[in-house]
Amino acid sequence: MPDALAPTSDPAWLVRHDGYNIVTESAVESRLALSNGFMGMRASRAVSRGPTWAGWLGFIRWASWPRCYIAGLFDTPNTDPPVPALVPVADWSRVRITLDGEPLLAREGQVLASYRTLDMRRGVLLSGWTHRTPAGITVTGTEMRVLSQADRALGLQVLRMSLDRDGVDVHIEASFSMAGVGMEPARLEPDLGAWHTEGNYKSVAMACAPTLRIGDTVVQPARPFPLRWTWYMRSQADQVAELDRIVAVSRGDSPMSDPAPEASDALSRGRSVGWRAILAAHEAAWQDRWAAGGIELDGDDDLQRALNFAVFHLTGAANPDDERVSVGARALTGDAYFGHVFWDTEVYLLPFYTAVWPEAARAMLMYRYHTLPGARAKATGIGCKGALYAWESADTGMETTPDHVVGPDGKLIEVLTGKMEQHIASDVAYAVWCYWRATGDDDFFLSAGAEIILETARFWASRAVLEADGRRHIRHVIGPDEYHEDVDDSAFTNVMARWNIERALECVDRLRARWPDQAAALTKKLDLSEAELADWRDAATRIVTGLDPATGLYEEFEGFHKLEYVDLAAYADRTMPIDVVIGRERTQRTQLVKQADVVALIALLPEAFPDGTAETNFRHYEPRCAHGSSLSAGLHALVAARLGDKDMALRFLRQAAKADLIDNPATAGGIRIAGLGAAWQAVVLGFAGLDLASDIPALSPKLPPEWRRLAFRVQWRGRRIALAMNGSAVQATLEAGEPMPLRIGSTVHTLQPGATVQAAA
Ligand code: IFM
Repeated sequence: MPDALAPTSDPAWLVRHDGYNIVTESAVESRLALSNGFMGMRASRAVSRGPTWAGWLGFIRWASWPRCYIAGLFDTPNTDPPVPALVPVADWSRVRITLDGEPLLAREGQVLASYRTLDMRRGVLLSGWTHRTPAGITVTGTEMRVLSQADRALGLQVLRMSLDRDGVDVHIEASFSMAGVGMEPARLEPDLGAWHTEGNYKSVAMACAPTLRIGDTVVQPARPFPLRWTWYMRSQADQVAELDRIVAVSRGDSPMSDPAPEASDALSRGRSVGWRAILAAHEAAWQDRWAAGGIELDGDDDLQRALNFAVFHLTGAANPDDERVSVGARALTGDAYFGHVFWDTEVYLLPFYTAVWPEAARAMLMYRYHTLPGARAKATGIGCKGALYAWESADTGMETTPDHVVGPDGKLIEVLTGKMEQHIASDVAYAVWCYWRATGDDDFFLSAGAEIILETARFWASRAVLEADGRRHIRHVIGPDEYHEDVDDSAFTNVMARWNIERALECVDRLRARWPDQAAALTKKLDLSEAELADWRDAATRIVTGLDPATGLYEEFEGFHKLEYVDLAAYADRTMPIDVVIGRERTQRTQLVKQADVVALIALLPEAFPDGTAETNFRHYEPRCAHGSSLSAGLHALVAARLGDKDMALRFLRQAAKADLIDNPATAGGIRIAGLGAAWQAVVLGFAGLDLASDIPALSPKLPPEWRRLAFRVQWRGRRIALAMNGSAVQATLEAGEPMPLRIGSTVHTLQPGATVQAAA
């Protein structure tokens, strides 16, 4: 039987980090973080950390940021401005070791070797170290950490250690550190703790059962306090002590709920089967997820590993069983953006989940349905109708964007995105529509999706105001290009708004044709009159789009073309974002674009760019983009791949997929999952040219010559399809479900269950 604590041999599945470096440590902990969509845990070292209570001490600080998170566990700390943030929960991975009365501390003695390896195939974090203490004792250890994909309430740690000599007094302590950082203890028992948040009385319970064995002998711990186990022993050279710790966690969402019984039940489940069975079930669950969502790429090992990394974090971020949470901008891997949910989820992540894990996509869209009241309140608050989603959303759906932050120069900067970045409304509608078209989940459409599309369309129709020129304008917004604030008629915003209204009108038609009773019930519930529908039609025809019919070029917003042109090539060697290099005010006066904006529109709505105008717009805006956000490169890769510019697409794809694999301080606050989602899109929707939103799904590959084979699976309306392709041919196999059409290039084929269609690419 393979050693559970040894990594897989294939490097394509491994992300390894050796040593410890104060400068990069926090980013490494994000990169190698584990998550199962319910719990998240950064990859901080379990042993020899020493005290970590100091958060910030000027220029002397702990680089390590040990944190565990629970999805949806938000409270509002006493920050200025006060915004809800994910509350860190007790870190159950910590192990303290004392040798002859001296604590083992990484900063003392000599760490002869240390590594952390993410084994992505198995979904485990493996660590190892050899440490010589100031007293000359050599300690060797390995550790495995797991957040179960099979049973999301369960976490597991297995730690083995040995000494190079006899006769040392060894003291091993397994504890729950950081408990109490953001939560008040409500109940502390020997094997169970429960805490509640201070402000809103959400709660978490954690139950734990550790066992320490030497050979077949179980060593009994001392139990000085709740949730603390201490084992004393006298060493024998090379004798291995093995600690396994099973942890069960549950969340309570209201002051009335007691999460403790659920945590106790989960612990009993875990204990009854033991850690090896927990691990086996977890690995089997990951195997299923890799089969459903993995990408196989022959011809570029480095990119294959980066794509595995993307799919690993995308998979870990989701929880199909919880409709009350969605994926934050850094998932459950770091504190940046406080765990808030942005448009990142709908535009950058949902295409992945919709195609390979529709149950997870549905749960995230239901989160938007449950937070509709917050979106309605935001629209009403600015004098509009319908629903405008929060630019940053936490648990309730109310706007949580801070209204100011402190800039690098110590001055307050007003943050306008929460008020002005309103395209989030149509981004959510877009994801709903794409999910419904790709899955055929009519139940979701009828019970939630249609209402989201109608309410967001209603917002836009009330927001697009008729002016003297006979056009409807949407003024005072921020588009995806956040370098330019308070602009009028952003092309992305307005074209997406028009699309949102058009789809809402189509929803009404479809509802009336197929489900007249539900159509009547929904229009009654929303008090939607014929007059209002007529106004929507009017809005859709009159909204300003910024399109110049003569050239096919969209103007990013009114007046953009008149701004100063800056040649980015002159700044090619910069190491800082362009707005830092030339200053915020000057950036605002230029045509420099922060991230895919009109280019994002080409990615989302290719039909808005007929007759070669996708190329016209891409060639115009790509050189103006400074890629000041991790969201940018992936969508540029997607559009370049669709246009057949393989070299440029590959360059952007590598940039997107590897952004958190290379040393980058921005990763310290958590992995930037939107960029990873965009990398997946660039491969599947870009290079492979997949389109699942139509009644006839389509594939039109344009692969780089060095890719010998690209293969992945997707789901479409209850079917599972395996697709494999190279530069000249495509193979499509319908693995499950009814016969279906598939367009490959310009030919429509019929896939039969179990059969493979071969076609020219
Ligand atoms: O949503 C993004 C935004 O588009 C650019 N800044 C970061 C946000 C969170 O990822």
